[in-house]
Amino acid sequence: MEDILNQLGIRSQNHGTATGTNWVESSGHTIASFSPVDNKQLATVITTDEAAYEKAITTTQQGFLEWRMWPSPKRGEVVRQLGDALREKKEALGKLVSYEMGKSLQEGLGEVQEMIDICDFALGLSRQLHGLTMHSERPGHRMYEQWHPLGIVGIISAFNFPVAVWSWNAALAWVCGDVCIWKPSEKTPLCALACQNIVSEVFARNGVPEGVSTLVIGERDLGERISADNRIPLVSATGSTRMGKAVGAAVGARLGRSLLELGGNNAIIITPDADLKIAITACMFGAVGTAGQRCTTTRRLIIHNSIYDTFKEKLVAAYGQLRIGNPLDAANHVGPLIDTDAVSHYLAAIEQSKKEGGHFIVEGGVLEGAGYESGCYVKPCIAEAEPHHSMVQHETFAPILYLMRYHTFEEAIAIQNGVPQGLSSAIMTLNLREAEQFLSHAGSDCGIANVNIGTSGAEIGGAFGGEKETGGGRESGSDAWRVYMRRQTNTINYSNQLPLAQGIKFDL
Ligand code: UN1
Repeated sequence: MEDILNQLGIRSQNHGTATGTNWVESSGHTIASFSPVDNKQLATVITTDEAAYEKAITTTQQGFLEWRMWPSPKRGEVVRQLGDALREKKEALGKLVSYEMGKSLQEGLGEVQEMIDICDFALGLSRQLHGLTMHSERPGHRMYEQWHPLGIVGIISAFNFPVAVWSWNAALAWVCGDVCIWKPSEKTPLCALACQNIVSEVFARNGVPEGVSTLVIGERDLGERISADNRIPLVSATGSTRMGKAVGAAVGARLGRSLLELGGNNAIIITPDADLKIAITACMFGAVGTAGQRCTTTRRLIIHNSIYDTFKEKLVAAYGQLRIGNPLDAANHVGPLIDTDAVSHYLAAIEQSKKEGGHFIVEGGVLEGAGYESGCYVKPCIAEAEPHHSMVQHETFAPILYLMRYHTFEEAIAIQNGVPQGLSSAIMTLNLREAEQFLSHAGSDCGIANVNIGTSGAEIGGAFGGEKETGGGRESGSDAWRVYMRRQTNTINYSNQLPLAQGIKFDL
């Protein structure tokens, strides 16, 4: 791993505050990054203290004044070059993501691929930030709207997608003319440092001002500082619903804008008309991929009574095939949880589920012995449960899958929608009527609704996010860019009169 860290410009001790090429001195405390793979310490990083934050914000504000005047396609060209730099560093960055976060190498590389894809998307977008024109009710008048950059975008990201989610926000924000201040999860600071190094090199080569890409490192209090800072018009936060409620409240209190991408409690409905082969693979990847630590992880299966036993048997057999271990070894399907706190939450959820009547048909537990010394490797498990159980209603960031039975289609939809979260959902069916009903206004209430695909692994081209306690924000594709800009309506009078709107006369 040392050569990978070297390639990515990470030393054993690192500054954590940067405004581009420049690092800002800070007397903040030091945090160490440990890999959940083998519990080895990778490096240390100095957190951002108040003075360093103030310095960084001032540079970021100044950076905006210059950056907003660059033509958007020129900004897009810089982001295109960032995509190329990521192509070159894909292997190294993918490995670091896998090692620092614990997801499989394939998924680590997949995450870097998402970054490359969003850079391509942002490049195209840089020529398509269009507004509408409308006809004025007044003669000799023209009306149109334009989209202007907002300013500083605060990005608070989570450990589970330590690089991709930041890039969805940053790549779009940059072509929109905004500048970014990024607070990554304190659990994956090295992934952020690696990204900062890649960006700063591309930016320096292109003469991008300091402050367009600012990095700060810290814990919850730093997130609170960003949320309360009225110099930051938009805060985009990804993480738990608890965190999102705090960010949303703080940003809302100053009438700022927030983009929240929070917890999911994603279900797949398995109907009698499902292609069971597709369904099994989709459920498996959805439930155990990233060790159940995606916000899009499949946490609930709602299975029709007539195929319940058959499907359950197939699923249990498939769980028996899972290989759990070092995520850098391509033979393994499931890596570790992020840390031992996450393991405690997993164990507590299993206990609680059992108390509520959850019946485990694939038992969970912490793995011990050779290769599992970090204490972060757990067994993906399956429980038969009732929709109302508190653990079924709750997002536990771990590979625990709940099975439920349904009899009528309406009942399946009611169970699917009957949780506080609303991120991703799916139906497995070859029945056109059921598929369309699932997608209709009376169907899934989630931000993402899929047919014959699982709940996770969304493409960057669509808007990503969900409803209810998921927070309502949309990131990445489609027209998600609009939240990073301010809309301005312009009316121009080219006549020699001043007719007032609504027919009002005001003669002097
Ligand atoms: C997240 O877990 O916060 O759809 C993001 C997916 C990924 C993104 C997940 N493209 O599973």
